[in-house]
Amino acid sequence: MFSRILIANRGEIALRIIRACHELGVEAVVVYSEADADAEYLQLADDAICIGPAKPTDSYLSIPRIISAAEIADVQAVHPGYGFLAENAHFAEVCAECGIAFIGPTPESMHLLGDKIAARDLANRARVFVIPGSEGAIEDEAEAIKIANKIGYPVIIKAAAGGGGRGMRVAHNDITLRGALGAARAEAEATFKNGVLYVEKFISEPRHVEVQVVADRAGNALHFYERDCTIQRRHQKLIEESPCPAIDEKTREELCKAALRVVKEANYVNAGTVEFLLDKDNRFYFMEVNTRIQVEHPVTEMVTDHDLIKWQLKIASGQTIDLRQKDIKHSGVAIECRINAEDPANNFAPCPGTISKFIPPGGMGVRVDTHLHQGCTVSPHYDSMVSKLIVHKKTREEAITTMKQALREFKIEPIKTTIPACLQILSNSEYAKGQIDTSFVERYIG
Ligand code: MV4
Repeated sequence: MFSRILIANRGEIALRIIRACHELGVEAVVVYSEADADAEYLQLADDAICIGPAKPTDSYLSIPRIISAAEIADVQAVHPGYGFLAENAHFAEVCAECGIAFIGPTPESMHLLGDKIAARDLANRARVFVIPGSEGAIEDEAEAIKIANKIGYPVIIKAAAGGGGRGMRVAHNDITLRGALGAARAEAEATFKNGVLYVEKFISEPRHVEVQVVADRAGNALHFYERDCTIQRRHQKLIEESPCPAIDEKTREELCKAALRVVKEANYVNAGTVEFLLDKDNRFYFMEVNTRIQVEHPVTEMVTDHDLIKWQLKIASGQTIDLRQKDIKHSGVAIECRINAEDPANNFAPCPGTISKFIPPGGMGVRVDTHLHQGCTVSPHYDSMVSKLIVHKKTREEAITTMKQALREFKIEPIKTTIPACLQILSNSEYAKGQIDTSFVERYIG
């Protein structure tokens, strides 16, 4: 195991990684920007290094500054967390060149899976259902129209460098397809500096289901079951749960096995997530692979009783996974609510500010992952997620009841948060029945 690592991230995930390190006897050095200089979690780290001003490009996104911090701190490895540099293959490459282990997959898999067309192709080779669509990139309008008429409208145009919903457009006929192509191309160019596009059949009212996987360098690949992340708003997840309430045991097994075939085909190492769309007939289709630990990993930790960050550290340090698939069990139901400093009554506008009152909830099966405390300041420079509230209970009904109680107990004042929005969703009868799709939040909350 490493003796000392650098955490190239901030907020709750930096704290989450510090905790995992200390449980493994690993020293954790954390970087911070001037905006985070007063953050209390810095005190829990074995060292903290200021890497620049608030602006992410000059601090948390600056490869030279992070590498310099790693050299000064004399660490053996870097954990990127999520966001920032977590899926930057170039950063992983620079780490390797500097003799620093990247706690994540190889630059090659990050590069391969970052290309959504290459990932589709890989899933195909792994005999996993992919959504019918173009073989590869679409060259021009004529080709797009030909494919759209072959697979049938509606179709969705996606960016090869995309993910997370940017550069996507839906088209219902040849005429709207022309406009959608131009708009998607421009957005993809602007966002990813890569205008390569592909086309898929549009799946209406799907659920988003993803499988947590962990693989080591010896070729062992294990899954930790699925998460349902259907409750999203404008491609931002609000509530996640495990297991997915919509699928039976047989579908679950097929889904998880499909995810493992993808992972093995990619020679993937470390923790990752294979994303699927579930259609109304409960058929699942491969979408993409996320090559990082995700925000919602705690729901998987609660139902499987495995610490995924510890697995990441063990695997990156060269250990093999001393577990068999049949020894990974899931029990009960876990739900996570993302608490963002946003005003649900004002179109979810960010609400930074200083916290005068902070009272986290508690009780059996309640977990709070946060870096917040009374007197701290939520900066306008970063993502608005300030806390994750996770409950784990025997049944989904109990989990919903406990989550509602915990949300009511949670006091974060005076800033506005997504707590009321989460309560509203959890009180909805369709949600209680598990009868939801990706348009749920827009329909019920706005
Ligand atoms: C789709 C789709 C319907 N059909 N692909 C959105 C994020 C990106 N990862 C893929 N997304 C979608 N791809 C086909 N062929 C619908 C979405 C989608 C969506 C997916 C998951 C969760 C929420 C969503 C909200 C809108 C659209």
